[in-house]
Amino acid sequence: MNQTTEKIKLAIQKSGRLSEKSLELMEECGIKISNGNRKLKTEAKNFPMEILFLRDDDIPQYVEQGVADIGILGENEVWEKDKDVETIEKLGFGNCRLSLAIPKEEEYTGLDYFNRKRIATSYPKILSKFFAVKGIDVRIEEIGGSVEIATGIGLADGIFDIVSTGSTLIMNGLKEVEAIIKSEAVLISNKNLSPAKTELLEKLLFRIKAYKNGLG
Ligand code: PRT
Ligand code: ZN
Repeated sequence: MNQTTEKIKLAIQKSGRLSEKSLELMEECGIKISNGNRKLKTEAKNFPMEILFLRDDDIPQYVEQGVADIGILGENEVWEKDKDVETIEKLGFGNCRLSLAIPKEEEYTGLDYFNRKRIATSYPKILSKFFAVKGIDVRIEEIGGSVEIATGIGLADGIFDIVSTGSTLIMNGLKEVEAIIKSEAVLISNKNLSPAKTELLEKLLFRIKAYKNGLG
């Protein structure tokens, strides 16, 4: 394909915590995107870029397959989906941590506390890897959402979930006992971009870095 007409396809979250910040970042990079009528796909006005609006869960797979060339999403989703994509740059927003929490009245005795316990989470891969390395035997209950209520309804003894302020845990009678990893929004890329798309990614990355330095 002719280098001057090739566009880089960027996947961002359709509607969620990272949507607005992802669009803002593009704007700060001088890329004008209008998504007035909430289409699934749109084009930037002044940069050879197509934007796909997707669920964050689907972005790693689409980037691996080349349906999208690059994507913006939480690093936690990149780790959990474990697809063959490259993490290019941390973006400095969407900061959170993945933590273990238990009912507040329980006495916490260290990681061994979780031995043979049931832990509810939407991040089973990250969690099972963590406990495998520690040599602790846990039962992981995978659930799609509302993880915080899992102990209250008797589904689990503890939870592993995203925490930012910690107020959701408190509201659900839980206490954070271990912060396992920190996460933030990242830019990921397909591993086999064409030379023209690689050049576009480098241009974008240059602008992202310039913006981040300006902030710093
Ligand atoms: O629909 P789609 O699948 O695209 O969205 P989603 O519902 O899966 O994700 P969304 O929009 O909730 O979050 C997108 C990304 O934002 C996550 O993958 C994280 O990388 C990042 N992020 C940052 C957070 C939070 N902070 C956060 N606080 N994601 C979720 N939360 C939730 C958390 O699950 C818990 O329910 O907020 C609650 C805790 O917040 P605090 O402040 O009470 O501790
Ligand atoms: Zn999601």
